[in-house]
Amino acid sequence: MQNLSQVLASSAVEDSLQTVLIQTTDTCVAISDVLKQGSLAGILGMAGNENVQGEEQKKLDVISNDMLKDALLACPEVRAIASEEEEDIVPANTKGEYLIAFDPLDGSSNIDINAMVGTIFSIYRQTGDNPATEQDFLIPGKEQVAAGYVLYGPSSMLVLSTGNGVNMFTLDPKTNTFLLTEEGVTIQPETQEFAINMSNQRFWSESIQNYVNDLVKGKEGNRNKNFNMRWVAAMVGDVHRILCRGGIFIYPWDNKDPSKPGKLRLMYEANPMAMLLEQAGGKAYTHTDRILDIQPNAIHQRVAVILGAANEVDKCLSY
Ligand code: FBP
Repeated sequence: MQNLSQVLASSAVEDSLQTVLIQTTDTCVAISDVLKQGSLAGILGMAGNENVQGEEQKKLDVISNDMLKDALLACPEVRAIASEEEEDIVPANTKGEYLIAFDPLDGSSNIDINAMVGTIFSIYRQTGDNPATEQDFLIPGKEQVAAGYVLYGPSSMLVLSTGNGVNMFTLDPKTNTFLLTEEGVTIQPETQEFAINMSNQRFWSESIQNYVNDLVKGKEGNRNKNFNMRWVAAMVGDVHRILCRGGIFIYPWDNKDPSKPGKLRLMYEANPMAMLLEQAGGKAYTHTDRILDIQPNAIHQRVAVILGAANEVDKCLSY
């Protein structure tokens, strides 16, 4: 079985990008180790709490962020990082060629129940003579040179695209290396499984309400087939299921909180997942636009997300 370094070395991926990917994924291996210790590491509290020794506890998303930040800022190839846990971008090396946006621990509320979480990352190539600014990050997702996530579940898995399909790797706990376990992942265009947080139903637009009502009516409705529903409550887990066995995932625009019409973030959730989905033959849209075409206006911008099986995404958009 080939490991990640061998797969990257045998592909057309530039050496400098290989270095950034290895640095990122090695740090995810270290995050996976911390997560595995759970309560034993004394890190499950809220940030600002004290543990029994009277030391300040850090939330795991803060710890994961610090680990990735330290590792990437030390990497000469990295020009700057943007993270869900950092208000502003953090410039690294002016001569570096890569910008990396990441969500260090997606679905972090799942930590409390020992359920799936993950790290999502998005990489752009961008050079300049001055330290990077937020403006440098505002590049449409179609310009990503690599995107992926590491899922921390019963096994830890890396799912990666460098623009030439999607590969899945499984972390070998004996050697702490990612081994290629599925090459050229593809998503079937049809599905009978959907993922949406139904508790927000009353806040959705009429069209999303109508679409989901038709899914729920199953064979008795005009879709003429039954649908199953799944909700991991961590996008990384829901997207992983779709890459493994198909489906559609929707986090729509809603009117629950007018200051926050969409929940998911464009730069380090929607864009990297959209690249993976499209590379696997699926689709990823907001209610109006292809996600990868969106011109970002801020690093923490939120978007509506409808992604998964191509025909089902089209069907949803047709409402
Ligand atoms: P965080 O960035 O706070 O982790 O939130 C993102 C997320 O966990 C997604 O991964 C997931 O799809 C969604 O929130 C679930 O949120 P909710 O259960 O509130 O609908």
